[in-house]
Amino acid sequence: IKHPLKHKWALWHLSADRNKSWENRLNEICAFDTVEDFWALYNNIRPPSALQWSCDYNVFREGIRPMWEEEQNKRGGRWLISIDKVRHNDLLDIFWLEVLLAIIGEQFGEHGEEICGAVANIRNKGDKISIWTRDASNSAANIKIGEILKKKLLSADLPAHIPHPPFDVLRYENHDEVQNKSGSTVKARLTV
Ligand code: M7G
Repeated sequence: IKHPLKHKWALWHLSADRNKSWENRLNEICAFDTVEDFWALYNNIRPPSALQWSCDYNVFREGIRPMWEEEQNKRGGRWLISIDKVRHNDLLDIFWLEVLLAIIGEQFGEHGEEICGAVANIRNKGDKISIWTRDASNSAANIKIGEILKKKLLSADLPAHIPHPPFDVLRYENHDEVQNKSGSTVKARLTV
């Protein structure tokens, strides 16, 4: 028998297709709700570092589409891990797997219920990994999630040449502010 996950999750891919709207670039690949099915999927797809620039991977709870407009995301925000441009080959895949295992493995305890999913943005200007939570105003839960996330990332097994710590701070941003950003920076609502 397979080992069940607490929730069912779906993997989505955002293609790099310039001729399509953002929504049409987004496709659900497949869903999984056991440990074995997760690894079968993970081992059969390219790691994020092997995707084209401007693609995304999203792993979201089944039933929640990985977009701001979704009911469960509308009032939410994200914990953002900004990966330095020069660390594309060193950190992106390691951190992505770390984040996936943490969310599907329910490493956030009771606060896990606040988590909608995780996103990897593969970007030439610097990759981003984020955990999306459903209520940006629930600072108590969000700060706990951020602290656990940071601890996980800092304890990940990294190549010896990576300086420590491997990132600056983690920032929590509100989706509505990311969506309506005028400049290039969005105010951090929380930091860890
Ligand atoms: P991004 O991919 O989150 O970051 O957003 P990037 O600037 O590093 O590439 C890029 C653009 O994709 C946004 O300005 C939107 O046009 C579109 N986009 C991204 N997201 C997450 C959404 C979304 O949830 N809904 C819609 N409608 N567009 C989005």
